Amino acid sequence: GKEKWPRGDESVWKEALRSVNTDVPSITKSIVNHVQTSLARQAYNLDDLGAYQAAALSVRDDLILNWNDTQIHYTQKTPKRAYYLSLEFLMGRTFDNALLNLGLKDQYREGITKLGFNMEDLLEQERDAALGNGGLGRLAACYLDSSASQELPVWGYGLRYQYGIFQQLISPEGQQLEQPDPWLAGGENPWELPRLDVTYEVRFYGTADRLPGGRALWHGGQEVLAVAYDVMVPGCYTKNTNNLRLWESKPKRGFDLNSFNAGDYEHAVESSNSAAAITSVLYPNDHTTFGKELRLKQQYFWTAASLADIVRRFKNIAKPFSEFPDYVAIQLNDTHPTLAIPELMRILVDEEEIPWGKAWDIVTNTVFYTNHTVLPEALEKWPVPLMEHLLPRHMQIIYDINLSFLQAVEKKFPGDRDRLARMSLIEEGFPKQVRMAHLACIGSRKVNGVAELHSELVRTTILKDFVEFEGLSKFSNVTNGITPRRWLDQCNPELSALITKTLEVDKSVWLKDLERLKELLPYAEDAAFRKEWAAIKQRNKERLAHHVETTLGLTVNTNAMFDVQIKRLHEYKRQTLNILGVIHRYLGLKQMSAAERKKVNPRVVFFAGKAAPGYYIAKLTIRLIVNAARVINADPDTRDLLTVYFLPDYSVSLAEVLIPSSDISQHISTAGTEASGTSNMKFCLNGGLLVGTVDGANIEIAEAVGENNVFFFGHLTPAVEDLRYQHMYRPVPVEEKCPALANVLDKISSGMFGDGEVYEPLLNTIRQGDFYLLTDDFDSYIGALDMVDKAYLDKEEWIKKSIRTTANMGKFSSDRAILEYAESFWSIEPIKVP
Ligand code: 4GP
Repeated sequence: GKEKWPRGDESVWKEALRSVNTDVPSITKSIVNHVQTSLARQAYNLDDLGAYQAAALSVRDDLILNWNDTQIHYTQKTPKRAYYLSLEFLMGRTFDNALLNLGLKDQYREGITKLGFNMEDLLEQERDAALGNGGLGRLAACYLDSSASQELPVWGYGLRYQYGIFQQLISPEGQQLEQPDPWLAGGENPWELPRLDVTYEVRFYGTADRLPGGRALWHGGQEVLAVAYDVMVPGCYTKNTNNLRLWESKPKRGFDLNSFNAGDYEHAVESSNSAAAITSVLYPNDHTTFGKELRLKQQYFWTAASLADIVRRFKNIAKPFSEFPDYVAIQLNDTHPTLAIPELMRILVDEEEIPWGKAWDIVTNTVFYTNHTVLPEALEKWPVPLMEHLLPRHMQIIYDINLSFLQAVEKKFPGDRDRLARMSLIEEGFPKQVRMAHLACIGSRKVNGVAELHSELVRTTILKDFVEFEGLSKFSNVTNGITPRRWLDQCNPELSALITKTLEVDKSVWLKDLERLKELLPYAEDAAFRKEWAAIKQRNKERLAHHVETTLGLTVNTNAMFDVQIKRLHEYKRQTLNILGVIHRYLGLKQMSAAERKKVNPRVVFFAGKAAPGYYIAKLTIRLIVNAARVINADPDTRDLLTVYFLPDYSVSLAEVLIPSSDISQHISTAGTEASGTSNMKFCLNGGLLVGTVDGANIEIAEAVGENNVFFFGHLTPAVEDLRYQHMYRPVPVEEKCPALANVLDKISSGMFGDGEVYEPLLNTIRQGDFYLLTDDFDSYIGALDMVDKAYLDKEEWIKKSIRTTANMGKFSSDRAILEYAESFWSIEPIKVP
């Protein structure tokens, strides 16, 4: 007979069920309970860390309730789901974000205050989850927030690295030093649920024997276990709480007992060591590929576990595999998860015994690929011998895909051998290499870039041949976005409150429909509103100054204009141009009379960002910034007018303090190199004005906020190739081409900022070749900064620009972006959890 459900006395169950705590007494009770039980601490003897942990566990309980209801609801309704595969999720802190999205921050603040603690101090106790390098990883985090907030059935899949991006220290000489980031070392991470019951076996190496009918048997080699950890992703003012599933590698068997008994301890733990190593550390490079076996292992381990999980979930709904694309969309965040394509083929053909052609149809209707950079050094390629060794079956599949693909190309373009060579999945050479972008492209339903210009460059450069072969409609654009929850409501609470008050709607309304910011436009003409607006900016500057004071012991002039450039250190992003411009400004100030100086508006320039540990030139740029700052900040002639800070160990949390404080921010990549940029959006959303090149999303920001509200400079993308050609074949010495810049370079060489020799390799990149066109753009860059100075003189007009900028940033919400993916790519729909 049917079991009665619930068991026992239903009224006892109902009485005992817990729901989300929303009143202050329940919240304090829950916090104190966690102190006594989960933390096993004495209730009256608690420090900030303990109080944070207890409060976090209390919020975690609420998240679990919502998360559970969400997963049950999705399972019952069986909607089509999308899966976002990303090797990086740069989540930052969770506590504040969770409180705001749950709408419980005020209640928690009150409870925490009543218990004798300070909310801001507790927030500072949390370590950032820094499982990413930069833009690509932070975008993934914004998309998770938007998916949950827009009630879309989207899961993330990634790796649970033991060590995230390294911590950056700066030596007294100005050298970047890297230290490991053991972010989990503080004990339990309250924001994840270990799912020791959700595990898969993943095979490496071994042999692949072809069987009749196109199938193969892959056997032998090494097997490791993938264990799931689920990170709860709350939506904004909704019960929907999505899942980010991160895999950890474990040895399949603890260790080899035979070797252990025979006294061979080294051998006994060998397999356990190598299995655990797979998810031990995030590779700290962006925009470069390394060709390291461990990296390829990470990629396969993660895609294999994720696909096994996705296929198992699909099988639970008992539909034929031909309907797989009606229930599943898989988004590849760059080419890192491209192995999902041959892996899904392997599952369908070898395990599910689906004919090759049908399997390929399923794959190419399920998978979508986003490209994040056209820099050639970032295009992933893997040596064929390594692939054959590590993934013999996948290499066979790739060859088979390539064969039928090239046959089709030959049919469309008969006799065009160059084209076949260009398009092949395999690049000839020693060794041969697999071109992952080509595989991702032909295995996907849609391919997109991340801003209009970048998508156009994808179509006309790296994937031109594929557009000619497959037609334009497969190649589109989704301009990036940022979550206004973290990047306005959380990081700039006063501005958020002013907007809510002014728009006269509930905060969640405009936060989830950011175009509503347009309603602020008329207030640019309202003097009282402008005053409030400016006062908030000023307090944000003071908050940053306080942060710099307490962390670095330095005093910041909060009456100055705040000028910020924060992002990964890279030659194409041209932090070097910025610091050379700063030095130029310094030299100019030195030449001025005291009377002239009086007219100058003071400026504080902030830099922050990490360089890849092996990126010598980028590290030299840091060194130059640090040493120039030391000299400039110490000069009594100028220090009231110009100071420079390099803030070490850039992170999501540091960005949250810097971004709301900026008057201007710099996004000054060589035209055509920055795919989109996303911090540009964050600054503008917070009313900072943009100084930038005509590149990436800067272009669309200018379209949205009006060109008169941004400061553009520099050559345009179509000119770049010609200029580079001239540098190569008709070089003009810097002294001739750009005397102002030559003067700056000479000062550096002659030792103004310490031993000039040290900087020669960096300066030579400009003097010889100048691939990133600093000599071409320097004068117009300085011109743009002069325009900034002029514009800043008219304070009221400046504030109007600031208001208009924020008001016109609605397009750049990641809600808009994720809804574009949902509608035009994935065909998924919102599904509200009741
Ligand atoms: C970055 C791009 O450089 C940046 O322009 C873009 O905004 C971001 O992706 C998100 O789309 N690319 C990477 C990378 O971080 O490693 O390729």
